[in-house]
Amino acid sequence: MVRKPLAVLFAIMGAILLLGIACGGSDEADPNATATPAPPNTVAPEDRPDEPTLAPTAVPPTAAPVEPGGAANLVVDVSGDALEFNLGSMSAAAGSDVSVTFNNSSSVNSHNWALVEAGTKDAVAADGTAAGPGNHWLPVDDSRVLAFTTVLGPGGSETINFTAPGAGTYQFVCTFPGHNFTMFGDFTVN
Ligand SMILES: [Cu+2]
Repeated sequence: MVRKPLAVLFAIMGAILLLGIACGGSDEADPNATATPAPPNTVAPEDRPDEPTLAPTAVPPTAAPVEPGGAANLVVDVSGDALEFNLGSMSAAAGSDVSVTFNNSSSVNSHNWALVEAGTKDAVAADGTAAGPGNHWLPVDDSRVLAFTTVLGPGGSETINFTAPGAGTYQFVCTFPGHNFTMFGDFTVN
């Protein structure tokens, strides 16, 4: 009686073989085993380059608008009753028609405004003191002085006009005795 055990053995082997084929097939057919391709052209937000967060800022107008080859209308005042101009620098284009309006808003002090060659403000003021109040505290017919207002009492105002000199840095100063040490600034000609 040998056939029956063999038949059983074959049956078992066949079952194992079928099971193996079935398992192998199931691996290939499993939909969960297939990787889902990423949608094309999709970039995660964190991978995007930083976008500019600052809005374009408007360029503030300069305190002293200069029209190239044209005219510059400049206004300068004092800082209250302090011995200071309210501007530390002024500018104009070379050869342009410059208008300077000096408003002396001080309630107690008299001042003038003079445009002088670079580095000469103190020497010009010293000579101006010698020239006296009748000459607006300025030396007369002095080549270092390029333009000037008269001495203005408190609340006074004066507008002067002149042609801007050649490009370079000049000084503006009040030559009232003693004021030149704190009342001055750079006048730049472009
Ligand atoms: Cu002054």
